[in-house]
Amino acid sequence: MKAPPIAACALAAVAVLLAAAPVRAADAKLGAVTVLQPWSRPAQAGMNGVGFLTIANAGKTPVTLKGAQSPAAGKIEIHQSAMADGVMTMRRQDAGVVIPPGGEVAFAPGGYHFMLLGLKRAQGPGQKVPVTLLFDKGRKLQVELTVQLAPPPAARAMPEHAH
Ligand SMILES: [Cu+2]
Repeated sequence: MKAPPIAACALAAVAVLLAAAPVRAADAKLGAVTVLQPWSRPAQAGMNGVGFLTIANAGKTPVTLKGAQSPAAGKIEIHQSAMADGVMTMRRQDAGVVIPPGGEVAFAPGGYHFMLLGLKRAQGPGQKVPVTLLFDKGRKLQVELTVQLAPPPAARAMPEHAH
């Protein structure tokens, strides 16, 4: 069963501002899973915010991200943006997102993202938004989204493997 497209919160995430040099966000680790460069955009209280990050799985089995929660928002949904007939739409990913063994999944503008529904307070550049990622087998990982205007430089899961 397909979730209906969600158009309302799409436009806020599309604007790309290149004003500030991005700050390297803190990475977080849970076993074989590494979360890189969690970040968010400025937003007003009561509005919906977005969250982006990259999840890498260095293990031998798939890992499923089931959802997320935060004291900063009423609710968090996992969405995927996609073009349909020339219109950008978003769909809820209620089944979660699978990170394949040895692979990584990027949550980034235009693709997967976290929708922070009903922000409890305004979030400005430099602030941190605590988010708990909920993985399969009841595993949880706390990350902090750094609020910034522009995306961070492309996340690299394993820079030590660069040649
Ligand atoms: Cu969305």
